[in-house]
Formats: sequence, C-alpha cells, structure tokens
Amino acid sequence: MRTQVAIIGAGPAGLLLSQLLQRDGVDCVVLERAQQAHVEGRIRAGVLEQTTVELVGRAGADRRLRAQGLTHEGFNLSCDGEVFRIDMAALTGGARVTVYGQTELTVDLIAACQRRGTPLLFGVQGVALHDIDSAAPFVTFERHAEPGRQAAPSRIDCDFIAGCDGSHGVSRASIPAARRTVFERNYPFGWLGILADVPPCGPELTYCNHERGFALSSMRSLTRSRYYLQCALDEPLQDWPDERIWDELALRLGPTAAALMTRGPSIEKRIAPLRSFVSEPMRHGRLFLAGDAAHIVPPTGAKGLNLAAADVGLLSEALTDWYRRGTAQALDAYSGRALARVWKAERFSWWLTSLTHRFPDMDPFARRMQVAELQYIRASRAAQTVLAENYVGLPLA
Ligand code: RFL
Ligand code: PHB
Repeated sequence: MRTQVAIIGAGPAGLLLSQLLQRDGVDCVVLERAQQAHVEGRIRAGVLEQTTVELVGRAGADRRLRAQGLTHEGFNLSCDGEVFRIDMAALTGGARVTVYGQTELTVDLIAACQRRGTPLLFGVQGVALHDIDSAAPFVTFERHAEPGRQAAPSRIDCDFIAGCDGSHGVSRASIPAARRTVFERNYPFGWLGILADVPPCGPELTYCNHERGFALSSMRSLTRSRYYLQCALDEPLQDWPDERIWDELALRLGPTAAALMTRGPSIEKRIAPLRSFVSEPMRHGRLFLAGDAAHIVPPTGAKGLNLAAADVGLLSEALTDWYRRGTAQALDAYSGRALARVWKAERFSWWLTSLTHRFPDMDPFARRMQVAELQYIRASRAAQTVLAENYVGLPLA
C-alpha cells in the first residue's frame, strides 16, 4: 500500500489531522492499535478552545458539536468553599470555551473519516516505523482481517509519518534517544474522576482549592456531570465507593455547590496520574510528532486536547504547503512553532495545578501563599485577565 501521509494513532490528533489533510486533497491512512469501540469509549477531556472548535469545523466534523456543545463564558475558582467567578468573555474581548466531551468528538471525527472514505484501520498490531530519516519512510504492522484469523503482515510506503499515538506510542520511541531531549515533572497525586447521569451542580465549571485537596466540578451536558477529586496515586478504587466520593465532593466544593449537587450512581470511575512532559524536537527526518506523543500537561488547565488540535492545525497546513507549493519552509518551522505554544500551555497547566492542589510537603507557609494568590486573583482584574486569556487559549505565535 502507498499513501502520502501515514498517521499513527486514531485519538483526537490523528483523526483531526486525517480530516484536515483530506479536505486539502492530501492522501493519508490512519493506523490504530485499539478497536473502534475502545477508542470511542475513552472518557477524557471536556473543554474545547475556540481554535479547536474552528479546526473541527474546517475538518467538516462540527455539526453535533455546534448543536450540542455548551458555550461557557466563565468559570469559578473556590478557596475553602468561597467561590468567585472569572468572566472569561468580558476579560478577553468575547472569547469563550465549548464544553463537549472528547468521547463525542472522537465519534464525530471517526464518522467524518467514514463519510470521506479515509482508510482507518483499527486493531493493528506491531506498528514499526522505518527509514524515518530518509525521503522514503515506511511503516510495517500486522492486521487481523477477522478476529481469530491469523495476522497478516502489511507495509505502507509514504512521504511522511505523523506520530499521533499518544504518550505510550511507538513514534516518539522511534527517534534515537541522542536526538531528543525530555523535560518532565511528575506530581505526587492523581485525579479520581467520575461521570454520572445527574444534572451538574452549577452552570459553569468550578476549580476548588480546599484544605483536603483539589476538586473540580465539570459536565458533559445539562444531564451528565463530570467531577474530579485530588487523591493519592496508590489509593485503591475500592476505597472510593460512590457515597464517599459524593461526601468528599460536598466538603471540598463547599455548602452552596453541595446544596445544588445531585447524587447518582457513577457510570465511570478512574484514577489518572498528573504529569508535565515535553520531548523536543517534535520532528525527526520525515516523522512529525503531534499531541500527547510529544507533550503531556496535567489536566488542570484543560489544555491537552487543545494542544493536540493546535499541533495538527499547524502540521496539516505545513504538509498541504509541501504538496501544493512544493515548499518545505512550514514543515521546517513546525517543531519550533508548535513548541512555542506548547511551553506556554505547559507553564499555565503547571501553575494552575500548583495553585489549586495540596502537595504532601506543603507547610503552613506554602498553603498561605496559595490562599494569598487566590485572594489576589479575586481582587485584581489584571490577574484575572492573565488567567482568562490563558484558559481560553493563547493565539498561535
Ligand atoms: P491519545 O488520545 O492518547 O490518542 C493516541 C492514540 O494512539 C493509539 N496508539 C497506537 N496506535 C497504533 N500503534 C501504536 N503503537 C499505538 N500506540 C498508541 C492509542 O490507542 C490512541 O487511540 O492522544 P492525542 O490524539 O494526542 O490526544 C490527546 C488527548 O487525548 C489528551 O491530551 C486529553 O485527553 C487531555 N485531557 C484534556 N485535554 C483538554 O484539552 N481538555 C480537557 O478538559 C482535558 N481533560 C484530559 C482531561 C486527560 C485526562 N486523562 C485521563 C489523562 C482529563 C483527564 C482525566
Ligand atoms: C472535564 O470535564 O473532563 C475537564 C474539565 C476541565 C479540566 C479538566 C477536565 O480542566
């Protein structure tokens, strides 16, 4: 098989890239290790920047997003139960975010692939990248035509490979260690997330700094809530029956939110670690990394999926330039341009995590610093503007 761009990974980065390329007449094939049901069932992000929404529109996959996404003009910060609002729209000249689940976005992008006839192969095993620093790279893999049948070895020859296979993928690992630099911070806690078919406890998200640890109230729709609690990384999930989670949320979110909180059975419950990670550069020869394959942020700033979208927005333009105009200038600039934005989002996500979480080594002084900073933000329009302009998404450099 031959294609112009082989895309590894059918997460938001790979799927969106495929549709942006197809719209511009560039051929691609998407290879995904997991089965379709697994990819469509993953519950992760929920907040989309305006730029992300526009890219999904350009990819022709925004019909449901426009109809069902919830537009939010603000969010709340809470410190020990005292809540104040950040009016994003007023502070940024009208910018908003859209609350729409990554799960739904993935379903929409897969449907767009199918409508356009984009080759999208699920359940491929043993993906390996070859000759990535030559002008004729290729990808090998194995595929079960039907479950239970013997795997058939396959090969795709291509001009470029887009590594969109997330933090545990094969793409980044295919770059020689001596040619890349890793920057990393692991946080000494995780997020316990639950999803429940109950109305959210308020119309907007609330990020809470509480003596007992961070909490976040979010949503997927007006009838589906998403909540997170800071917890220890090694806590067994069995120690968190639903009732304990609701009780803890009520404590951390404070009495006003607790009074409006509807409890119900969780339909998903999971503990996720928090990590900051960047691997530089985002290119090696004909391999271009995008999304979580190149960088991870802690979820506090809601930036992971948005960074993935921004990367593939840049990459699709650069690849289209190559095919339409025969120029490599944008491809050569890709890694530098993407990283400039990535590092700003890394900084913001790290800062908001540091401001809102309880760290194991935190002494009373450090805690007072957090409280003082939150009180400063509450009283200062300038500080709120800094927060708001980062939250809605910085413009491309
Ligand atoms: P993904 O989504 O991990 O997709 C990578 C895909 O590659 C496949 N794959 C392979 N395929 C073939 N061969 C291999 N060897 C392969 N290895 C892996 C995988 O099966 C998978 O399908 O990466 P991508 O596309 O870069 O997208 C990144 C986002 O998923 C991620 O950044 C966000 O979910 C992060 N995130 C959030 N981002 C936001 O912008 N806003 C949010 O509100 C937000 N909330 C969150 C989050 C992430 C969370 N967790 C669980 C980490 C909340 C949470 C709790
Ligand atoms: C979510 O709804 O899953 C969500 C929202 C905001 C975040 C992280 C996750 O910062």
